[in-house]
Amino acid sequence: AQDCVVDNIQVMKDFDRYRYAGTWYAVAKKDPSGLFLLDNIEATFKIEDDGRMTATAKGRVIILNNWELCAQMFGTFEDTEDPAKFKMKYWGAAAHLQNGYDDHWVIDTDYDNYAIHYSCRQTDVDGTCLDSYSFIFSRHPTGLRPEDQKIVTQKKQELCLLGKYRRVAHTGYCDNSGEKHLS
Ligand code: FEN
Repeated sequence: AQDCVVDNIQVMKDFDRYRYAGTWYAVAKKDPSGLFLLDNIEATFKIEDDGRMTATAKGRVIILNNWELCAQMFGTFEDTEDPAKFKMKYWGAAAHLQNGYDDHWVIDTDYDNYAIHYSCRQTDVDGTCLDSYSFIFSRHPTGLRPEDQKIVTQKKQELCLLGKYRRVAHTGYCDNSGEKHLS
């Protein structure tokens, strides 16, 4: 599927949410249009007793006039017919943060080192994506292992997003507390 048609994007086969659970550090991201998380982004996925997936995420944001804070976000996931494709309802702990309802697709993961996430918010008439975001996650805040980098590059290409990612810095900004960081 190199035609960039969203419906043709291959996702993780036999996706196992239990192995996906736990903490992931965003090491690179492709931003959507509009408001988003800046850096220091990490996500923790959990499987509830009823089998449903939930997540918390945090990341640095700058609101209004240079108010910097660590945004605490929550997500609940709805299953679809494909085990690697979810619908995610998300919201922020603070009222000024935007909420929404996005696709959450797991494109590829080895569960222990890397995961590639993709979300298309709006498709064009030809089936390609007009507004997407994507995270490259690592289990290690230091980044991807060299052996995972070529897999990730290949998948970025399949998502038609090669060259559109930016590295996500981890400076420890969100490591203590959640919200409340003033600068
Ligand atoms: C994901 C996986 C784990 C759970 C969740 C994820 C998605 C998080 C999203 C965050 C959006 C943040 C926004 C911030 C914002 C995929 C990591 C939940 C989609 C929208 C501002 C900035 C400036 C301002 C107001 C708000 O609202 N930022 O003035």
